[in-house]
Amino acid sequence: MKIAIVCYPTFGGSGVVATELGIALAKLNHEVHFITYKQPVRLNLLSPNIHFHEVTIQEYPLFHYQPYELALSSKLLGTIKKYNIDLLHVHYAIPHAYAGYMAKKMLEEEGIHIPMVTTLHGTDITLVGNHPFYKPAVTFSINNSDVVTSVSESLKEDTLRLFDITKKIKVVPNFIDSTTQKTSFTDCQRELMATENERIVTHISNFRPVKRINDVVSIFYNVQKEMPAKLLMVGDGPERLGAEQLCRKLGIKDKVIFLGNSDEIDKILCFSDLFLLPSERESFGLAALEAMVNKVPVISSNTGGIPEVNVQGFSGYLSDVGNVEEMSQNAIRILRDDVVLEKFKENAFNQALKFDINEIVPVYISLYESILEEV
Ligand code: GMT
Repeated sequence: MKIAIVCYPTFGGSGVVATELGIALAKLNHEVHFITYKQPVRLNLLSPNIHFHEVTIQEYPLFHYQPYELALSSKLLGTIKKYNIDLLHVHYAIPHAYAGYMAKKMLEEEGIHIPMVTTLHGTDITLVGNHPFYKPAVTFSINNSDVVTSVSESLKEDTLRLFDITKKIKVVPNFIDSTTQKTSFTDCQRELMATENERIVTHISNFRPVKRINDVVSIFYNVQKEMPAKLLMVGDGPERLGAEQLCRKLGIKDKVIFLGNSDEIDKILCFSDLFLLPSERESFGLAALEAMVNKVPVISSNTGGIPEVNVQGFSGYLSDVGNVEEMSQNAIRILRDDVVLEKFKENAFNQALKFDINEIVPVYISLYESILEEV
């Protein structure tokens, strides 16, 4: 098949999933065309089956907002025609499903039918898409997709509750490549970050308010009172500065390392002992899954789709949003004892295997095949 993928090319989980899906499809000899404004961070172009088409926008002073959707739908039109693309898969509804619909309509004028799959990822529904400014257009573009998927049962329920959806939504969970995910790093350089007797606690996100970064710092503050420990903060975003200030205020500045954005998260997770994800909302929690496949147990909130990924008392623990006290106690419970920690690490890995790429990518492929059969 020839598949066009539209996604955000930055560090967000939706872009990561879209990129990994495209790479997996290319390995299975499908021709994959990524169409986005920048090369996706995890995209290695070294494959004859992977193509990248950059959407560029001309700055024009008349425009207060540059019309990205127009540029994207024009680029889709051109690329789909030029490469005889069979199917379009857009990740994150805003504005990708809208631009995809426009491209579909323009192509129809030329007698070309291109089916569109829209994958809903989370904030496109719960945080941004639900806003009255966007809601009618988001509802329209979801209802006019040929197939709609969501990354968790929880997100499906949210979508049906928040929008007037006439389309069936199929849940296809996010996935992880457990063979290439570097659980067996031989060059795992733990000594770079901590001494032998210190536990390493890690958080990775885009540091937005929804991630409750101060809870991460507060949980770690309680942990380090009980045992020698370091906190690795990976990523960047608006809450970072406040978190740095909180670390200074709590007197733990020397125990917290802010690493900024990284595309080598497996190298960080390979020496991590515990992952913290106390988010306000999370449709899936890909970051938790990435931790688990690297044998890192997870302390998380029990919101959204996280309970579909992290299993209470097995791969980690879940608490109500904001219950820093309970999250701290559970973190200490896992970290305090070598034998307990080892058990949780094994369990986390085994739980992650349920989301292995080899289980999930075939689901997308059969979805694609069934749409194309209908054409
Ligand atoms: O977490 C974000 O703000 C980024 C967003 C994205 O675009 O990647 O994440 C959402 O999609 C991920 C991939 O499906 C999910 O793992 C995240 O849980 C989801 N984030 C939220 O629902 C807050």
